[in-house]
This record gives sequence, C-alpha cells and structure tokens, in this order.
Amino acid sequence: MVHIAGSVHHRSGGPFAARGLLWKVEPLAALLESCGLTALASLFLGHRAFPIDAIYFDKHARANWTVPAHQDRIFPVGDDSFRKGRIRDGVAYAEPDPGTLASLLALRVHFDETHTDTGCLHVVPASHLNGVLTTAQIREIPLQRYIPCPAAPGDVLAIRPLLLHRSPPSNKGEGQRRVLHVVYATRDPADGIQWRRSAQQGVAADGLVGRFAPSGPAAERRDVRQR
Ligand SMILES: O=C(O)CCC(=O)C(=O)O
Repeated sequence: MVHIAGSVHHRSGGPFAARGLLWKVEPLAALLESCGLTALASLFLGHRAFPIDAIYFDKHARANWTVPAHQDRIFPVGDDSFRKGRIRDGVAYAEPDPGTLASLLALRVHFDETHTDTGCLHVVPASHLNGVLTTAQIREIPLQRYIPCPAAPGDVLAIRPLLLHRSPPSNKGEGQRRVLHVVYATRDPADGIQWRRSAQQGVAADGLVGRFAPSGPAAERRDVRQR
C-alpha cells in the first residue's frame, strides 16, 4: 500500500482521497506522459495538453462516502496567483475565468469495475454547456437527470470539469472503486492566474516533453527541450 502525505481520511478511518498528487508523487507527470494519458488529453483538446491537477479517489468498505452535485471550479495555482482561493494541504487553489474553466478536460482512470452499486460517478449530460451554475441552479436539477457512468478496470472516462456530477455512496459499502482523476489544460488562464507549474517543469527537466504530442506543434516542443 502507498501512503501519501496529506491523504484525506473518512470519518470511519480509511483514506479515501489524496489531492495534489502532481506534487506529492514526483514522477507522476512523467508517468502520465509515458503511459499515453497526456497524449489522449491532447487528442481530445486538439493541442498539447499538460496536467494541472491529479487526485486519487478510493471508495471502499471502510471509506464509503458521497460527494453532492457540483462542478469542479478550483484548481492548483502558483502561490502568487492566489486569489479568491483557498489553501489545501499547503497548495494554493483558485477559480479561473469561465472561458478557461470550459476549456479544461478531466480524464478519470478506473482501476476497478464500478457501477451504481459501487458508487460510480453520476453526471448530467451536456450540463457543462450552461457554463458556471449557481448553487440554486444546481439544486433545481432533479436527481433523475443524473446518469451513472459505469466502468471496467482500465477504462478512462473523459469529462469536462464543468459537467455537473455527483458521487453517491456504494450501496452496501462493498467492493472497491479506485480512480485516478487528472485534469488537463492547454494554456494558462486568461485573467492573470497561473497554474501551479512545478509538475510540468518536472516533465521538461526529464526530457520527456514532446514524446507524446499527437496534435501539438512540433516547434513548440523543440522550444521546450532547448530551454
Ligand atoms: O470520484 C468521485 O467519487 C468524486 C469525484 C468528484 O466529485 C470530483 O472529482 O470533483
């Protein structure tokens, strides 16, 4: 078992999530590159993508939990971009402008089979097209509009962070549902906020940037390597 500093513990005692993995697990950004996940994000987004956040979720008998309906709106940023934000586990988080939020992509890698009984993610299809929703707007949406996203081990679920989603508990508290949730961007926000860069810089220092970039401009990758 891997113990990650800053894991979030459920009331029943078991760890259920570890945030800020790009900074806690140093080789993670390079691993995402070499396993092809970053290339997949680049394909979806039509430009060279880089990870800006990674969270590990582990729902199991001793850590059965629920996340109410929400959109993902805050992400790790550089310390000097801290604005309207909060500190989690020593990392600054802030909300970028709506256009940037709409441009992000989350890839969720599943390590276990999951379905309604084991607390798979539920989403409201196309809800991201309405932009940032207020709490009142989210409350107005009936639970019947949420559809489950079952998955097999190895499946990757691609969602926009603004897609309305909720995570109900595992019905009987049985089984295990482990997910690595990685958020990708293709550029910094437009409003002066900068993503927390260290993970991306780590990849460049390893010389791995450019190995996977199906649609990114080659010249840009060369620039990174020459720096
Ligand atoms: O995977 C889950 O159960 C929770 C996911 C979630 O709510 C999120 O990533 O914001």
